[in-house]
Amino acid sequence: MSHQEDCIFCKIVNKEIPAAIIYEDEETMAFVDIAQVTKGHTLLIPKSHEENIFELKASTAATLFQVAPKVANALKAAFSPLGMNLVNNNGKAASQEVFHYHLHLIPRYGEEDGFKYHWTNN
Ligand code: D5M
Repeated sequence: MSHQEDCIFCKIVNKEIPAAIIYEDEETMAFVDIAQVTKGHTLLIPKSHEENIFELKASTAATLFQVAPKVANALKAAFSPLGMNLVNNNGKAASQEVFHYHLHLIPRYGEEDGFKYHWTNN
């Protein structure tokens, strides 16, 4: 499984730095985003270091999206959101900050949750 020394998410995968891990299997991991934009904001990642959608293997994408509904439903059960955004930023110009592929799962609670897409210019 590919790993990159200076990657913060690889360090989380290897338990070198702590994270609030809410799901883990052999190939994927989900943990709470350190800068939550709404209650329950979670990141789902492949353990393998693939930078973004331009590098992501089809098999990794398939694995990740097998897990995504499970994590989404766990968050739905835990937090009772009204909806959920799945967001994925690819490349610096698209506001990607961590260059290890990740899906944001962002529970939505209606207008009052105050969340705006921080990666847009709005
Ligand atoms: O978003 C990268 C996201 O990664 C951003 O929402 C913060 C989150 N982040 C960064 N470091 C950590 C750690 N250590 N734990 C949990 N979450 C973290 P992007 O889509 O790349 O803009």
